[in-house]
Amino acid sequence: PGVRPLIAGNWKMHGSLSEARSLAGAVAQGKAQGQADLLVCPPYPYLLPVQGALAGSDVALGAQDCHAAAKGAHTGDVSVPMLKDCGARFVILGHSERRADHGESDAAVRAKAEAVLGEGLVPVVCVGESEAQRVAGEAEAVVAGQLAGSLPDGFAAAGGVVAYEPVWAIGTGRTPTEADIAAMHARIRAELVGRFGAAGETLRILYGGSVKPGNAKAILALPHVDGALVGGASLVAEDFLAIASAV
Ligand code: G2H
Repeated sequence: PGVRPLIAGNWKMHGSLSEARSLAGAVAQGKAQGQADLLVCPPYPYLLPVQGALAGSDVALGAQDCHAAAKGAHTGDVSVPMLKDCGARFVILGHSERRADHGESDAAVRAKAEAVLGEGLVPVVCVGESEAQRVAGEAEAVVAGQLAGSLPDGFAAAGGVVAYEPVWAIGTGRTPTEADIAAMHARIRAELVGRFGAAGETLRILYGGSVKPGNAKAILALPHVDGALVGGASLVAEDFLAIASAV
């Protein structure tokens, strides 16, 4: 109750510069007053042009990752102060694709989240079980462990966001049952309240994994689902806006 939903677009490694500009422009233009909060997270090189395309709108800008250090000899990496300079207010962290492609551990995600908090930005920390873990009945324990290891102590005070993304539902068109989503979000809420007390009641818990206009309404209506982290469907402005309208 009282939690304002967040619909976040994770563009991943898609699109050209001109596509990024026009997608951001269409989202900014199409956002209805009073709708859910909207966030778009383009690839690094498009942060600044997307910031320009969003100017004057209340669509927020975010990045898909960061380095834990503010500066230094880290070839190819990008720091949180740099992201902030480019207008980012949110940073997605620990997405399963980064955990898989780059071996990111819970401890690494936590260090990055601390860096994000240190600059006054908001971390969007992703958690989720693999198919084998779900089949083995370990899904809730796995996610609870990821939360314990990935969330820094200042997470709740900064209004941090958790995104639950079952790995087997990402980009596959498969989604868990509504009962499974509701059960996991209730467990995540309990973990947040257990760790952070009353502040954990109002933190946003997003669902991610094959959210589309056709399934958004049912998913977003579930208890403790406070928004969505949208991949594929965030690349088409009308689909992303339709998901935002389903809140
Ligand atoms: C899950 C999601 C966005 P998709 O990764 O982070 O992607 O909606 O394509 O499953």
